[in-house]
Amino acid sequence: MNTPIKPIYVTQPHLPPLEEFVPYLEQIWANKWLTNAGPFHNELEVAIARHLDVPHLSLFTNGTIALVVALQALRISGEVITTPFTFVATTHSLLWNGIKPVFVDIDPATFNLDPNKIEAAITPQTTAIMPVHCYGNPCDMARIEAIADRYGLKVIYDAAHAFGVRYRGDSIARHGDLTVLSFHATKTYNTFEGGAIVSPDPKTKQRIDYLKNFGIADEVTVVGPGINGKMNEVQSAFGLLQLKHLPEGLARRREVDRRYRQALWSVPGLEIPVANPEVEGNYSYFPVRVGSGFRMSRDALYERMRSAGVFARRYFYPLVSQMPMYRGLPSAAPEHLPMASQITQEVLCLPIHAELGEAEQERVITIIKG
Ligand code: T4K
Repeated sequence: MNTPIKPIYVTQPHLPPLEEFVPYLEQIWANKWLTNAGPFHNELEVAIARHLDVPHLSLFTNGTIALVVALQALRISGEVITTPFTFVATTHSLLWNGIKPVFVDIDPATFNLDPNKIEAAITPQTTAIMPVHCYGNPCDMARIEAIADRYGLKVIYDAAHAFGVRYRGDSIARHGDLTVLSFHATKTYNTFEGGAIVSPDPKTKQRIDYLKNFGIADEVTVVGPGINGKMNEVQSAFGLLQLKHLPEGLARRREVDRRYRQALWSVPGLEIPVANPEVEGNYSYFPVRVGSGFRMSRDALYERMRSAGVFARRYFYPLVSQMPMYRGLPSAAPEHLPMASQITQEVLCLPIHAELGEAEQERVITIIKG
């Protein structure tokens, strides 16, 4: 009888021992305080702010609602410059605010917005730039912020992939007018679903906290058209426990990253992103580019892997700019986005997570090497 092969996913959550979570649940049951700025929620806000070395942070039920609220909080309107090489949530958050996305091409070295191309996309309607730290690679923040300052634009970073990433020792979550994080199950740090907005000052945090709770200031006062974006006590308690286990999860991911680099650097036609020594990364993704010199196409490799139970993912294919709600925009034309259009055809994110064993990783490597 054939034993079914264990599937290998692009990512898997790193879960703490179940019994360690039980005392947290017992406390929630005893308090009967389930959501709305409960004690675990408030403790987690402080703990994550400390961990990320940021002044003010508001927890959210997920990263997408956090993006929508970040745009509301800064009253962004008109046009926003952003990347087509991202998950749909980035761009959808603009549409949900009635904002027109303007796509700018990416830098092939980082997969992030190319700062050389931003200025040409600025019009009198432009109010902000929304860059993404794709795969946890820091954007060229100095240049993006210099452009924003010159033209009076806001910068909201989508740091959904970049929890804990540092550049030259500095937490990248401290940058921009706001930075938005995701704690989804597939991320390096997860609270099942979850997210956060990092604010530079208490006044902005207060406005965001109102907006995530219907705009309620007190029992009889509603100060704005808020939404329900609150993180509940079970998510928050889990987040506290997860923070304790983060170092071991990161160490294991680092090891997976190291083994891929060692095994794959010389494979013809396969391009592995260069590790930047100035970046303290979080190893959330391991993207490779399958070029024309590889012995089969990216999609053929993807299918070969799937048939062997290895579920690598083509993040990000198709480009957001090719999706039906965006492809009519002038900035979505593929000839305007040559790098993103090429990379979306070549990229494959290999499985990387804390529980990926050496033998499983060897299965992935063997398929690639052929
Ligand atoms: N901005 C950016 C740049 C983002 O990448 C994201 C989310 C956001 C904003 C929005 O943040 P959130 O609102 O999600 O907090 C996944 C995630 O759902 C999404 O959070 C993430 N980016 C995106 C890049 O990846 P899918 O559709 O690929 O997920 P799915 O269900 O196919 O899962 C991928 C693999 O993970 C599965 O094959 C198996 C594994 N998995 C997944 C889940 C949910 C598990 O092992 N356990 C699980 O519980 O979007």
